[in-house]
Amino acid sequence: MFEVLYTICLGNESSTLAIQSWIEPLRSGDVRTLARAISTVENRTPGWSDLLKALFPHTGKARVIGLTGPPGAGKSTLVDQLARLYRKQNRTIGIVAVDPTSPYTGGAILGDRIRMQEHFSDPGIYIRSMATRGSLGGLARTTADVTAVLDASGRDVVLVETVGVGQDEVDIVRLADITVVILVPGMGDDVQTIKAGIMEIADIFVINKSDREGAERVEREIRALQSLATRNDGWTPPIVKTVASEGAGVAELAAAIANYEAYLVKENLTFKKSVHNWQERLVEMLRDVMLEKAREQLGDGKVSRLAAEVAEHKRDPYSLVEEIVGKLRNT
Ligand SMILES: Nc1nc2c(ncn2[C@@H]2O[C@H](COP(=O)(O)OP(=O)(O)O)[C@@H](O)[C@H]2O)c(=O)[nH]1
Ligand SMILES: [Mg+2]
Repeated sequence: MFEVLYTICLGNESSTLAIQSWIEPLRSGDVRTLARAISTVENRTPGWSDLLKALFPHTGKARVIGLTGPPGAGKSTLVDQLARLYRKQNRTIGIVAVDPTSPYTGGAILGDRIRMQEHFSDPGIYIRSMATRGSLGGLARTTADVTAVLDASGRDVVLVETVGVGQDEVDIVRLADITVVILVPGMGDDVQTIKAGIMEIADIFVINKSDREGAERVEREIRALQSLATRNDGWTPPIVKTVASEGAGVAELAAAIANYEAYLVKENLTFKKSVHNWQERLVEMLRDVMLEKAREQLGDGKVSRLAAEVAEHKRDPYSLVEEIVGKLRNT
């Protein structure tokens, strides 16, 4: 009762107070607090931004590894294997799966129940599946924020799985220290189709399902594309062949990841990379906030009415945008 009154009286301030009380248990590894904190951030529940502000000083310590590639490539299987390997090294793991078909929900979608239960009983691995639709803060941003919570909670490694061959893959780079792109044999010309985005973001290539025919061909294709593009950090992404379902090549992948980490350190690139990532993310955050403010200013349905006026050529869109931005400046 007292708590209710307290909440009513203090409004927003109380959520700030409540959130302050989460920091310590979160930092000492309490999994329930971690789950609550992640939900708060994911659902944009009141206090979410205060939470992120309070956690920010504790972030930046986890190694964030993004794994991306087409559906069915074996990303979840590989993440699972990497998580096992890192656990053997006594590192704590957070997994963020931005893939609705990932077997991480505990739903045993791909017959992985036993394996996942193994993980669930190990507090050293925390798995969170992200809702991919209707994500309030935008998927890339929410994923980054959830990753930050895991980072602040003291996880040594955060593995982020994203599906898709489009913007998602490019967005993930902004939050990952290391990006692993997973390809499989038999993709045909797909390597060509996805090359534009992928060549730039892959720090390491994995050819999974190397037990299947065509792994060499995929490797040749990647090599051919690599010869066309040079990275400005001077790194040549290695190609690691894996059979994730059998655990083959996973140690080699972990070694490739460690090599790249060492390269970043040796070349003094860690900070530079971080600045670059934050530059992208800051612009994105600003864009979100400004857009939100513009929407508030315009009110419901106004955008579609204005769009109709432009379509009918009653107004020109250039002056219109200037007008809206001008009003924002005065608020
Ligand atoms: N043959 C073969 N199958 C694999 C391999 N890795 C994963 N799989 C299977 O491929 C399917 C899709 O794997 P999953 O990890 O869910 O792929 P995701 O959609 O990329 O996350 C599952 O049935 C896995 O057991 C592999 O190296 N070889
Ligand atoms: Mg998956």
